[in-house]
Amino acid sequence: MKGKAGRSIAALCDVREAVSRFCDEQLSRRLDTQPVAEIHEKVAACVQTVDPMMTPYIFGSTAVLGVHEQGSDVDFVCLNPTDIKDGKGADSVSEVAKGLQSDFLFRLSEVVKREHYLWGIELVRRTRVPVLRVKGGLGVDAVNFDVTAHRRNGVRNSALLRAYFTQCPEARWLSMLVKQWSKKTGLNSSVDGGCITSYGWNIMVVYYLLRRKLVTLVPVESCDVADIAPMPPYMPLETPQQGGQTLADMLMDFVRYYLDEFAPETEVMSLTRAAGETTKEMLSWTKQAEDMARIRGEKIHYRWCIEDPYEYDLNVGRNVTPFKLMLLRKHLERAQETAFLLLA
Ligand code: UPU
Ligand code: MG
Repeated sequence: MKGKAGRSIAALCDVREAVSRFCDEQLSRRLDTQPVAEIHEKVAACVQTVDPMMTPYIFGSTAVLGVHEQGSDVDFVCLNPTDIKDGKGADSVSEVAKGLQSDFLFRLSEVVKREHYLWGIELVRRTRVPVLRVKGGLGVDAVNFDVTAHRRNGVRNSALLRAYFTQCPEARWLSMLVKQWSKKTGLNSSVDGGCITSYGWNIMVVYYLLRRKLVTLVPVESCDVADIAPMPPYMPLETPQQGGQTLADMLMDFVRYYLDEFAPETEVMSLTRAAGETTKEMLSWTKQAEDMARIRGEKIHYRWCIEDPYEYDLNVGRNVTPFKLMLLRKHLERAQETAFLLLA
């Protein structure tokens, strides 16, 4: 089959079979959040020693998907009652705020070292968000996790994505398929030379679902940390409907949308306003801004624009250079032939 630009497109029945194999394989694995609950308890005990007022919240993929994929890392943020009560408050980006976050994480690292001397720890202060990276345990049972402090945005953006993914039964599967593909192609930031984080890919998935009216807009202000549980409830995955046909169609339509319909020159993937309404011009994400803007010395690109729903003026796609954009397009074209490498 040939697509709009004469590209070969994988036969849909093959895609359905491949998609359903992917889902079966996932479903045969352990996906419950018990291992996360166990690590949460250990982290909570250390946090308690440092500051009894602080509570560790889990966010990131466990919260977004409601499942824990073995080997995937866990994200914690420690919040105090003031942070929680002001659960819709903006996170401060000042150096003073970052200093306070780093101080807490340093004290936590000392306790973790004492209590779990086999765990590997690294305190990363110089990033946009200070983070304590922990390799908890040894061998196959090791769980890697990141701890941050006093920042609500991760909890809020995870709850926002979760609120979208629970609106449509295929959404979580689509997110998992896209994530796996982005890692295999090297487009995911977790891979050397990658350019879009899993968080960014998830926003792209949701933006696509909104554009297709498969989900309805969730107001960003509706996510309030005060209403969110520190440990997100497990949401078992279900076998996709119609033997995976709907999901297979959606997967191929996702590629089509980003190759042929999304307008990267003018449009911004945004969850802040109705889908399709946000332009680069509105955000002043222009060529001129691109020439000026830097974050800690690194150039910001406005070639592939994904507006962070809670950070002010932050393009989640800022690492997509003109060259990376070309690679992204090439991989999307390849994905049409290989159904996200499921048929490769
Ligand atoms: O909010 C963001 N913005 C980003 O640019 C990247 C990540 N995130 C949140 O962290 C989002 O909720 C995502 O689901 C979650 C997990 O991302 P991950 O596994 O890359 O771990 C992050 C770690 C290393 O970048 O630092 C987070 O634990 C933490 N981090 C934040 O909490 C990083 C950036 C940030 N917030 O804005
Ligand atoms: Mg993480």
